[in-house]
Amino acid sequence: MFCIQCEQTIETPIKKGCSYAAGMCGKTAEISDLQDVLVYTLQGVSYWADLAQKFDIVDDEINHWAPRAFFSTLTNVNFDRDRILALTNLAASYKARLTQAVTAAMTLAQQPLPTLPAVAEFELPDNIDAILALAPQVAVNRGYETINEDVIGLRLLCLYGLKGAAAYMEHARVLEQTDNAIYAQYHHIMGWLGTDPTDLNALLECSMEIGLMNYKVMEMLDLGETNTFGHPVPSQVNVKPIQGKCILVSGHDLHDLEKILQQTEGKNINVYTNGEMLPAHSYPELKKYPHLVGNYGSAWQNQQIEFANFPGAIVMTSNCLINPNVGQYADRIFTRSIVAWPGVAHIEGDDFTQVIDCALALDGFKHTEIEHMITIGFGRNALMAAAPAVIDQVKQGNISHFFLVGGCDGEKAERSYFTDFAAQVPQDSLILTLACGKYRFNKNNFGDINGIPRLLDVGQCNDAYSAIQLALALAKEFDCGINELPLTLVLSWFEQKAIVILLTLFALGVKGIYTGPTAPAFLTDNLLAIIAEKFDMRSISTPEADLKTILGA
Ligand code: FSO
Ligand code: SF4
Repeated sequence: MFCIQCEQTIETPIKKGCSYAAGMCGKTAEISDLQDVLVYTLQGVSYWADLAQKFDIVDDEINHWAPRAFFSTLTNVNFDRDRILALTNLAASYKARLTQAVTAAMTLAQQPLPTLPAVAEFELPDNIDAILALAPQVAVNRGYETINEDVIGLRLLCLYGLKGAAAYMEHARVLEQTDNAIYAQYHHIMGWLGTDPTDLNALLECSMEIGLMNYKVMEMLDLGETNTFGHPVPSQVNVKPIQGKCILVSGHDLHDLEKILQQTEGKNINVYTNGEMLPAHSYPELKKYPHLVGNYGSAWQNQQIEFANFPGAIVMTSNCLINPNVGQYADRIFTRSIVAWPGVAHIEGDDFTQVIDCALALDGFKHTEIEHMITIGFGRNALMAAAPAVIDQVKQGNISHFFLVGGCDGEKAERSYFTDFAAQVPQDSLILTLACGKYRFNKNNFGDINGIPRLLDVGQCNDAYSAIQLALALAKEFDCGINELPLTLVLSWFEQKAIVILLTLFALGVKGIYTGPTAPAFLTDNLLAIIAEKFDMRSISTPEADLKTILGA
């Protein structure tokens, strides 16, 4: 196996990347190898889908399915060998379908087939042993023995960035937002990456193209969420348990939460959000359910303790899932969509009866704890509504700086930086936050500036789109570029969704972003130097030193 896609990858002075019997996330070598073959087969699908576009052949079924299958290889999503294998077999059959359609169209047009790259001609063996034997030659770092390591690093930046975008495409599709132009772009990039490009400039340009494409994907997802559930409104959420039977819903998929809320109505079951599901409490069409009672727990890396202590059923709608056997709750956690763990019940379709029955059979919380309310719900519309008051406070000199402190959380001890940073920013500054990194400080009281809360929770990682809209509005009002605003982004990265958001910000020209706690291991020192120079990207040091630099004190 070889996998280097997330922050927790194994990194020793002599070797980088998870490459032994299992990754740090618990992904076995077998699953990792199967995922590599799946990704390579998907690159073949995209190669043919891209060729097909030239003959106006558009296969909606394949378009809708391909990013979803790619999403299954994202960190902490799918650990189930049978499911990965099934996706790979389906990919091979879709590839054959496209090959046939393109070949027929070319024959009709009397055009010869172009010289085909290996990825287009790859034949998936019909048994698992033969599939696994092929893994080294299709691995994501294939050719590393002879190819310049910067080339491999940029290929991985593009592949992992595209994987993050594919995840958001799937979240948008679930909410009925699809766009053939975006699918065409996705296939073009995915197919091209399958041909093992070696040109550093072309790869760098590709990473920017992925960033811009993802901006459109996040816009599409924002539309899907706000069309379906209304615009988030500032809302108070209780983060303490209430007595009674309970279901915990984690991950990013608001559609699943809605179905669970509908099906638990009148059943005396309290529904809680976990992790990236927290913003649900601010969407009118979700917050209207009185049995959506609160948020429980914190970020994904704490789930083995928090889920173990949750006395009800748990639903994992998307990343990040970790081994449920450790906390002994594998018999009361359920996976959805592309998420899977061997032996854990998987809910197909929209019927959550199994989850409800499980919750009813469990004790639930015995006591109600003293409530602790936090404020969330500063999505795009709420931020725009607050913008005139914010601008007014800036003009009066009461707000001097904006910080966006967020991103993915993780286990590393250095991540206390983000808690300390948020605590140390000057009192006359506002902090916007998003994604699961917010749990480092979102239960602290930051007070307000003349009625404007100092901590503004924008939402999930994909709601970076809303934060960008606020920055654009402020830049317009103050007649300057985004980089001239008194705005600093301090982002924590963990996995591929964060990678693509960073690419989006770079592609939009946002400079001077602080990132940490460590740099992605797939980027070489040379690539990091190029990125630092081109985008003025900085590594976090200490909150004191960084604040001094940022504020010029
Ligand atoms: Fe966190 Fe996991 Fe949203 Fe990520 S739950 S780490 S960026 O997958 O998705 O913030
Ligand atoms: Fe290692 Fe991360 Fe890959 Fe898991 S996803 S195998 S931890 S690099």
